[in-house]
Amino acid sequence: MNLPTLPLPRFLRRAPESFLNREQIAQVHSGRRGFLAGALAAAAGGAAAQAGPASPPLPGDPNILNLPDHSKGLGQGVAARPYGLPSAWEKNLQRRQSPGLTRVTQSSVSFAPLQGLFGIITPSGLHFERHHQGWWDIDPDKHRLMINGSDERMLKRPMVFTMDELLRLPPVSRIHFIECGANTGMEWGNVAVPTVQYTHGMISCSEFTGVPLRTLLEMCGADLKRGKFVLAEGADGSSMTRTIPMSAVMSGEVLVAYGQNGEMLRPENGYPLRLVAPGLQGVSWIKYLRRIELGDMPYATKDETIHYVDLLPDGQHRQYSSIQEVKSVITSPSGGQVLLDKGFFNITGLAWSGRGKVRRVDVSVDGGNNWKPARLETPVLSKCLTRFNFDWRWDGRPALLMSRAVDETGHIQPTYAALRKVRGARSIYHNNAIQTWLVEASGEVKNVQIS
Ligand SMILES: Nc1nc2c(c(=O)[nH]1)N[C@H]1C(S)=C(S)[C@@H](COP(=O)(O)O)O[C@H]1N2
Ligand SMILES: [Mo]
Repeated sequence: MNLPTLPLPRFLRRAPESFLNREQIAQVHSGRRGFLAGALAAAAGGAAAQAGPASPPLPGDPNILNLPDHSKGLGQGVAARPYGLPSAWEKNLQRRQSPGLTRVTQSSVSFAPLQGLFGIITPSGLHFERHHQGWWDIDPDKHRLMINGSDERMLKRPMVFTMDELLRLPPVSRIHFIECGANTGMEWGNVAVPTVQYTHGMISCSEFTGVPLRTLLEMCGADLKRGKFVLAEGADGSSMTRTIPMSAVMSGEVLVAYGQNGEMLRPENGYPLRLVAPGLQGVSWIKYLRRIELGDMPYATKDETIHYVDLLPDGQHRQYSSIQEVKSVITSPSGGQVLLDKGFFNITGLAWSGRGKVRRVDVSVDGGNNWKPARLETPVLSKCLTRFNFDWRWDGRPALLMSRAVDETGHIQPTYAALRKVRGARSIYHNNAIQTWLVEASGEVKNVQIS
């Protein structure tokens, strides 16, 4: 490993809500003190800066060491906040919506702030949101899950489960990513948005806890040979319904889940019950799950004929392309961040594949002419985010940063040119192309497409 020589270069890591303007960048570079402090204080919601003593302290004065208040007084007591919250200094780290993307917030999306996250787990409060008809906080005592078959031979004993009944069954917990099929969708034609939060923020990763759907089907006397597909249906106003192939269910991976990162699901993510369908696009992960039906053919519901179909160059739509293919992105440095000095930087990012484990991630700092393998952080799990790191010494000249993932099945993340050759440029969904960030000589990082 290529260890940095201290001191480390300055780096404006906190990607602002929108781009810094030219004047702000100039201020950063002229090293005008106070800009960073000002920016950080603003990010912390204007938390007051600590003021030093007005006149120099005299010997014997208890203020001689100029200790901050937190080193002299009593802090706050336990359980001042029965449910903990992030530091007030971290207020800039938020999920954000893209203004103007949708007409109403109930049928919209908020993006996870990937530029500010570490490791692979998305804190539940920052998990991206995608609702078709708004979110609800449903009373778990009233919620029910019905399991039935398309006919009696398909499933002998249709059952209705309460939450208590589901919680009595032996659970499994597994860490998986969920990515909306529309993630990076705005980038098909051209560069559309400034930061990684908006290009790739419709992905999150959690430990989910629940009961394998296969177990529940077996309890109901399902014919697991004749059953080829299940229909999963949500209890919100959109009655979101999606067809899931039984091959995914039979592997035991598909869960009827109530837990997320050690506690019950958050309402925005489907409380009290959601389907967890590892590797499949987000829309298959039905929230507020109220019904599962076992059948022998795809259901072709409104949600799978209009949405999440891929418009191909010849004008036809491809349906049921639900596996999230191998993909990666550098999350830092990324669009909207500013490198304030030359020197060592840790390039870091996330890689994932809906087909299994990530085998390798290569990084290029020269627009794809040369590639070197990144270090994968453990754990590397199947259908889960994998964190990668890469040592880089910035020489102050413009650079083009890219990452390219390969999964255990040998699938390689394509360039935009390769992807568009097959898929055209008018699609919305399933864009897994290689992302490029341009580092300008000024240190500003921008979203670009070079191929
Ligand atoms: N019932 C219901 N389930 C749903 C949706 C919805 O609107 N209603 N949205 C789907 C879509 S398109 C996605 S990408 C994921 C988003 O899950 P999240 O909001 O927990 O991130 O939920 C899916 N499940
Ligand atoms: Mo989605």
